[in-house]
Amino acid sequence: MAMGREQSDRLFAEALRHIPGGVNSPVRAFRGVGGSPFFARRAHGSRVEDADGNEYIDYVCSWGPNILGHGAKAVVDAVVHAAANGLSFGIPNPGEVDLAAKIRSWVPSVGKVRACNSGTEATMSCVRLARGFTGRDLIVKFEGCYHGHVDSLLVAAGSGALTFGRPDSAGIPARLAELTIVLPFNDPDAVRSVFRDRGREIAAIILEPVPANAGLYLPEPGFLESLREICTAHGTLLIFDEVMTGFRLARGGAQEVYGVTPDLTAFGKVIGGGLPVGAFGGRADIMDHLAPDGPVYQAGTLSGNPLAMAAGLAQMSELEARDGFRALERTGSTLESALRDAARGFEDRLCLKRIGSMFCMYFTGGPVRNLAEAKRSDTAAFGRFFHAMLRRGVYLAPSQFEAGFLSLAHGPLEVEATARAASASLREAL
Ligand code: HOZ
Repeated sequence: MAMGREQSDRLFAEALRHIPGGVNSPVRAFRGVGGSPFFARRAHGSRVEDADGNEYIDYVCSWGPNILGHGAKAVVDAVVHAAANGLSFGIPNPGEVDLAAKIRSWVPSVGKVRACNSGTEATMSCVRLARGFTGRDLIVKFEGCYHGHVDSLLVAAGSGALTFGRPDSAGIPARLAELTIVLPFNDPDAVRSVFRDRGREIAAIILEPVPANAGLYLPEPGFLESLREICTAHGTLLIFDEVMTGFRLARGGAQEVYGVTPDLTAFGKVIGGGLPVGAFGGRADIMDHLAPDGPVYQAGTLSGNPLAMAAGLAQMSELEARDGFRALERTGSTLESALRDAARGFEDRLCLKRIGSMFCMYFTGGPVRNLAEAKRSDTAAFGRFFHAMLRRGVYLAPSQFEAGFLSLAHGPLEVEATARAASASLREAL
């Protein structure tokens, strides 16, 4: 890369004076890979350009939302059109109805759905609703699953919490954390055993059906089905956090791919087309426990914001019109083969995982089926690889414990350039 980093470095030095850690979300700070972050000044399609004019093929895609690529015309046009009519009303608007109807038509488990402003709000609301509906306090979550920075769920969490080695955040009362039971992913016996003792006290099991905040690993055959069975047998709600997988793996998300129906689902990212949005939905009899119909309170000044609704609707319609999920699977599978070729000779030190348009290259020989196995990764080698890729114009998530994302703007050109960069970077890193 010809150009320097002066502007980004200057901005970061300035940011450090005003913003904790210089960033508004910890994992952006590059602490998982060393060095300091670049600042983005614009992005288009598969590329992001930094403040110094360097361009990168972007596999972060705003951590998932930009599934059409950056600045997709349909989304930008929809936002501009909506903005011309007003930025926020705090009054019901037609876009809310359209987006809710669209979500229901894509995800059969959703009888009713409510919009909020982030994935964190969505999972937090699911947990409160599950507790209010069942009248129980305990929650089961899985090691390495990250559900945003919700107090009850920031226990043994993934993403930045894992990257920085603090999976249990300070500031969460021990008495609250005690209400969260943490179990290893892909271990149905551990779940059965807990339910044998305390099943009647457990309001919900919450999980990312495809955990993508400790890198990326997949549910073993039968695991999700066993959770469904256990929940049904004990009157416990099954909550899928599909903030990452929703509207990315398939129209109906991971629940469609794996054929397992949750009671509640949390959404975010893709649903907002790049604007701050979340949503949660599920069985109508449960959702009707929300205020104003029911006793569980949940609200938001900007919830259902007309710009966000317009962006989400435009993105979902465009995905459908372009047969997006099939196209993403094609690109994902090409990228996977190209990366496997690039990694030839290092198979015993790498474990590549992919599903649809999400992927992760672990720096461990594998297998990786849970957090303990993900943590065997050589994070120092990943850091070297990350920087070697960045120098070659490819931007991966700045942590071993995050997933990569493809968009419809990524094609053969990007795949080829990425594989070339990976081949050289692996030789430098390992
Ligand atoms: N939810 C993202 C990680 N999986 C983090 C987003 C951010 O830090 O910007």
